[in-house]
Amino acid sequence: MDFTLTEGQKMLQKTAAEFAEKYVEPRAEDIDRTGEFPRDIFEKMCQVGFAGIGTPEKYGGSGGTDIDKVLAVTEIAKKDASCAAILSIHTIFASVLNKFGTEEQKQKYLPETTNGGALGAFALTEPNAGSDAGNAKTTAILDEKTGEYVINGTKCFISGGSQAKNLLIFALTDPSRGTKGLSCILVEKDTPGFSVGKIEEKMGIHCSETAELIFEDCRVPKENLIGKEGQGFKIAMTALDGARIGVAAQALGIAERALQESIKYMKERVQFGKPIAALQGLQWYISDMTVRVECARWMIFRAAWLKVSGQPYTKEAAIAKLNASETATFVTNLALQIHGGYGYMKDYPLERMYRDAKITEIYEGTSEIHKVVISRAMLK
Ligand code: COS
Repeated sequence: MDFTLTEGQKMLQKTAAEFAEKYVEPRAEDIDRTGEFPRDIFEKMCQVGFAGIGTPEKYGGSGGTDIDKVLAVTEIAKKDASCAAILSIHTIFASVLNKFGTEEQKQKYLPETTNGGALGAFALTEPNAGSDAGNAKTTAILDEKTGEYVINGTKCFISGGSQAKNLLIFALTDPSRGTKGLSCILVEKDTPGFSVGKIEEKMGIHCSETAELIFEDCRVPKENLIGKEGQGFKIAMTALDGARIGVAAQALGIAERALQESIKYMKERVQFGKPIAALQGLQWYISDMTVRVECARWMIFRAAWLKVSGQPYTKEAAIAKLNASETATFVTNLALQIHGGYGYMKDYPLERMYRDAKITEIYEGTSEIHKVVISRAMLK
């Protein structure tokens, strides 16, 4: 097995790193403080082609694979995890359309999604359907007379909910069939009957907005059905498998940066007459952090490679996400400890990274859900 990056992948990694340094880092502190959605950065990510990674060029995408997506998301997460989250979550929208959309749907929605600055959202979670995603109660009942789905219900914790132009909604087209009656429907933001409710205040990833979505007799044409009726749960699970690699990449970026910051600080910070890098207790922290980061990196590449090569990867994506997210909290915690009082202050990026890391253990499936997925695969 050879996981050496190709010249093209190295180039993309370098481009993403330069992009993050030029456009993301200077804004990171500010957008964390204000919680403002960084539309300028998102639009630039569309312009340079990051939002189109994984989408064929004929639909306005940049081509490329999930390995490329991992590289871009990781580099951006090094400078700001929220911006990486925005990119990673946005690409789920395109990946669902690429895989399950009709030719007409792809032609209509993919170009604006990949290079036109139209943010996409993925709305699965409901107040009583979080980890138990199959318990969704939002309905989308077909009105045979008008040929429209009438959507009623509430979604919560939806990333980019009020900023998105197009949203993928998971709703019951046949409530009597439970999970097997769940379907995926595309809703455009200006559709009457759709409104945005509460915008959440969060511990971290402040500029990646988290919104409640309300549907009250919201009518969308039946042509907006993605895939088939009743296929929604499988579409959601398939999308989440890919999305989990994206969150893992985000966690890796946070962890790598925290490690780099710690090494730099330990060489500069002098206590007891010498740099604290000379203290063996702290040296061992660096070893522990390095081992975790390297394990996270290779597990992510393995999951992405399996996906790209068309092999099953559900378990490996769960392993990669579980491990990388726990790595991000472990590494940022030690990094903050190494920085001492300075790490706790907002003058350094570590307290933001520490807050941002935690969500990677929660969204796109909690660590506990990944243990369910992994153990089921091992015990079947
Ligand atoms: N890919 C494709 N299909 C899948 C799948 C996957 N990764 N996982 C499950 N399915 C299919 C199953 O094969 C099954 O199909 P059949 O009924 O035809 O056999 C169906 O979906 C139901 O699967 P299962 O019985 O395993 O569903 P559960 O209700 O037990 O849920 C978990 C499984 C817990 C894994 C799922 O609900 C889950 O991932 N929850 C977390 C949700 C989440 O991550 N939310 C984050 C927010 S979304 S942004």
